[in-house]
Amino acid sequence: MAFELPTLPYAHNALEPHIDTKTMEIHHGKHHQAYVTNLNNAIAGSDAEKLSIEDICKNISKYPAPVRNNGGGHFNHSLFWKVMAPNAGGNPTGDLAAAIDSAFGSLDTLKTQLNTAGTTRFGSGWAWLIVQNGKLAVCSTPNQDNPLMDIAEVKGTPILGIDVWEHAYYLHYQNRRPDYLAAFWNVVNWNQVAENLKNAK
Ligand code: MN3
Repeated sequence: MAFELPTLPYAHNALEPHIDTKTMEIHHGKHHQAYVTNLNNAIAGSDAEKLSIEDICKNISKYPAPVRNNGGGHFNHSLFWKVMAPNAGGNPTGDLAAAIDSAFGSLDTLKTQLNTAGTTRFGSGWAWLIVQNGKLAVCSTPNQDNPLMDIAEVKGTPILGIDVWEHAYYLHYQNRRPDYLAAFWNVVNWNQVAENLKNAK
């Protein structure tokens, strides 16, 4: 079955003023849709049509570049929409809060590490919070790669991903990627990240 663009779980304007409406419309409706369309075209008639996007990512070295770029794009954005929400932000609780304290010492340290991972990723890519051998870790990837991929420098199960491509922030923040990253913490959906942590273990 062909992959499909997931419905955005909130309105395009729901993340204002942190993520602007126009960016959300283009990012979800044009960029993510293009990854889905191009992924479906790239795997048409191949065995990959029967696989989940996770299984495609885990074996990405077996596939040509269009599958890596667009399959990564589809997985990454599907996660990204869910780890943001209106009226979100604040502090994580429960097992997630404990796991963050255990791995990083504090939430602020985690945020600093993710902001640094995002700002130092040259060009386009993603900053990630991953589960690696049962523990949390921060890393980044170029382009539409992700830590599930067998070619990733740092491997793990992503539970939070932050898109640092210019298309994610340029209309509102222009060249100020650090300001976009700072604003992201006002819309981070810790409930979803906690759910992702539970599923990753
Ligand atoms: Mn994007």
